[in-house]
Amino acid sequence: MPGATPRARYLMIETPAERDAADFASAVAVGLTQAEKSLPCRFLYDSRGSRLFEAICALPEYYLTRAEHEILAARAGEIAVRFAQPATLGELGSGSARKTRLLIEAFLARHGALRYVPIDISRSALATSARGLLERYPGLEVHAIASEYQEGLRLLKALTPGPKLVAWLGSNVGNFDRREAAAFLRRVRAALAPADRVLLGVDLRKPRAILEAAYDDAQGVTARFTHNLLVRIDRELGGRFGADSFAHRARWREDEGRIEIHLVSRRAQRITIAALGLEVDFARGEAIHIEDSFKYSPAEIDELLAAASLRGDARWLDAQSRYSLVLCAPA
Ligand code: AVI
Repeated sequence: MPGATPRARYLMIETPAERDAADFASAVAVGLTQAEKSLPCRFLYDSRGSRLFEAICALPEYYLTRAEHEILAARAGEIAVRFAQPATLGELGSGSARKTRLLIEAFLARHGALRYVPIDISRSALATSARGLLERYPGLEVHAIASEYQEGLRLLKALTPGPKLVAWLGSNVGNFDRREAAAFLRRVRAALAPADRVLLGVDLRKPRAILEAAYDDAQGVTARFTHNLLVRIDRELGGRFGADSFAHRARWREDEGRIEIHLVSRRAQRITIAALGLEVDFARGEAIHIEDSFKYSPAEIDELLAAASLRGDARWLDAQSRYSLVLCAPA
């Protein structure tokens, strides 16, 4: 963290970089040698990937961020008022924390002080957002955790003696399949005391054209974001994917209620990855699965909460009913 940041108010807890590098190498080796090739979407977020994701959030087609912002702008005060004493605000997958400012301001207005514990896989996003927040809000303390969710949740519980709100925004829940989402929320639930709450942002099912445009925008930013995974393999593992060997594809699967994102081989080709001693053959049209983004109906949100032993205390929608924010309590 650069020196300008007041140290006493800032703490960064990191998982070792070596472990991250080894995780990436073994995930690529496993993912590209199985019958149906895939790469885990968590590796999309290196510093370039995080910047591209920020750009996605500002795209005209990617309505999710604006819809959530609209709801938070209307409800943050109402949420903070539910906490009688100073609380900790934890956030899973915080990214740039831009929307979270609305919550931070509401908690600061209510109690004058706040500890914010953002948890994100991207150290660079955490460091940049912490610096901005600390400069802007004198009453704020930031204990950032650079890790995957599981480990972050364990640390959040250990670091937080008092009441807390755990925010899981941006429809990040959608990047888990429905069973994993329920299992993960059960683990969040296990980290809660009775007075704690979870704030969950969930994207709703909607017509194909809107969804497919949101994940395959006219400017090609989402395509660059997905392709960045191959750029990363080339740079970090001596891969030879190059610039345009694969095409981005985003399809809405109504039956499954999810957007599926693949990179599709433009031709028959053999790609070497030097650091792994690997040569991978691709047929023309063969796809690497990169990411799913599940969408929920209101009934599916109910099922998700019930499966995680949570109850919805309050539910809000944006004006166009595209997106839902749910404040949950332990059931
Ligand atoms: C982070 N996550 C919720 C995004 C989504 O909408 O599923 C990731 C994303 N992938 C492509 N565009 C956005």
